[in-house]
Amino acid sequence: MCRRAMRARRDCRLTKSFAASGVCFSARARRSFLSVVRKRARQRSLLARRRRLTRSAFFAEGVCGIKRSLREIHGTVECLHCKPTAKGLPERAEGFYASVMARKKRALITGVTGQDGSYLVELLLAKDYEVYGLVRRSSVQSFERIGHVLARVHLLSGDLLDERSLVTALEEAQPTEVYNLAAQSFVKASWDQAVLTGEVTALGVTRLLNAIKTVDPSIRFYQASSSEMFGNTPHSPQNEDTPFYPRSPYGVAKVYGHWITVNYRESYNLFAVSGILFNHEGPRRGLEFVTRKISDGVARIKLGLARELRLGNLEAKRDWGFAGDYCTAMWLMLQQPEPRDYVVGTGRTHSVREFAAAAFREVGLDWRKYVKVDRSFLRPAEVHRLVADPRRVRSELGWKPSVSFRELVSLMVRADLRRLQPPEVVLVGERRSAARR
Ligand code: NDP
Ligand code: GDR
Repeated sequence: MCRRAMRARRDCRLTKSFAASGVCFSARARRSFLSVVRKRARQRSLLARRRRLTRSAFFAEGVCGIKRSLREIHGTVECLHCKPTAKGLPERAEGFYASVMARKKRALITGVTGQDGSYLVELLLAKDYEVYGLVRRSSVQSFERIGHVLARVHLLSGDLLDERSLVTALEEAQPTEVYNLAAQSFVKASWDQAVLTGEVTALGVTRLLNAIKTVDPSIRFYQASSSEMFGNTPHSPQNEDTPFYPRSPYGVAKVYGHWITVNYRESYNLFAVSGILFNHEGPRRGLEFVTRKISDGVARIKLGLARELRLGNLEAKRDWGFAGDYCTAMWLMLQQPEPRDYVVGTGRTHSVREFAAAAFREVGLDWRKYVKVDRSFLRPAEVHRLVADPRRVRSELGWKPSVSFRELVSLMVRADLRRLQPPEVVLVGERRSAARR
């Protein structure tokens, strides 16, 4: 379709929505309405482009746009307003720069030191966000996962257990978007620390929503909900309408977090969404989760640092994807015109046994020789099989995973091998593939 036809179609759509609002609609009103809409769209795209510029590139462009018009009219490239003087840039140019940058998107991430927090920081920085991260006090601060981007993130002290600290963090960051990734997120630990899990993973969401309501109700809010909420549901695959049947204190807490998000959206008209994400993994996954435990164990065995790998239930099945992809889905949810909840997963499920077999295969070993079942890793109540029905997120947000199950296993095993092997050791397989490259 040519550009003119596309514009005519867009105008027609806009006109219809304008007419549907019941306002008297003469031809003149329509023309002026369309000209305003087009002007705003032009301004928005100019603003978005300018926000991506560095300060020097911004000024080199000519801040007020006069540079371009002068060039067109008089063939000169000088801009009267932005031309630096002996005293520096004119006040007006500085003011304009400050006002454009003040409208830069700002995000606050709770749980920024976690697996997802680290991938989300990278994503938002790449999209030119001003990123703030909430960090709870600890005697030893570990920024292992975000060390490489630490200089570009503003860290604020706060805790989901303390509402006042959340209010202060919001006042400081003045975010346009808040991603609530903080949680006691290890399912097995939730039986040992059921009350703490409820305090952080469930009530922490209410505290954060209350803080948003107090500081700025226009903030867009993302809640990290979980496929663990489906637990023992007899329905498969699971989608946005599948009833919840949580099987752990963690799952129960996440169900609370989900419903309080929905409730605040409906009660206070907040832009609050809940992303029901299935298991997502990667080299930055915590070592206690089964995929990382396996990739780390396989690398240790391959390098002669361990002899066996002790696991719990090998028959449990999960829908595993790559964490980086899932952070894109979180961001997409907050860019929609209306708040809506989404299930995010690959739509394929594999057992722990299959994951282990694939991981050992990656380094040329047979898993049966090394994996031992250890009853101490079994859970009081197990979630046997989860698999997502991701049709809504695919059709409405255009999201799909970019890393397959095999690629994920390979990615994780190779990352652990690199991390653990002494610099002088080079694996035979790696040398061969390097030679091929
Ligand atoms: P991690 O366990 O890696 O990270 C959890 C984060 O929460 C850490 O940064 C931790 O900080 C922080 N945190 C814990 N307690 C508090 C508290 N009281 N106040 C402030 N921060 C706190 O989790 P993931 O990155 O894997 O997951 C992110 C979120 O997504 C979690 O809510 C999780 O439940 C949910 N989820 C995860 C899925 C997955 O497969 N990864 C799937 C579905 C949902 P610290 O570093 O100080 O411990
Ligand atoms: P999960 O992930 O409970 O799904 O929660 P985890 O990797 O801990 O367990 C997955 C399955 O593997 C079985 N399993 C083992 N698990 C662990 N941790 N260690 C073992 O040795 C072991 N052996 C077998 C488990 O029984 C289970 O069935 C993760 C977390 O990230 C949550 O925060 C998130 O909400 C859900 O994924 C979706």
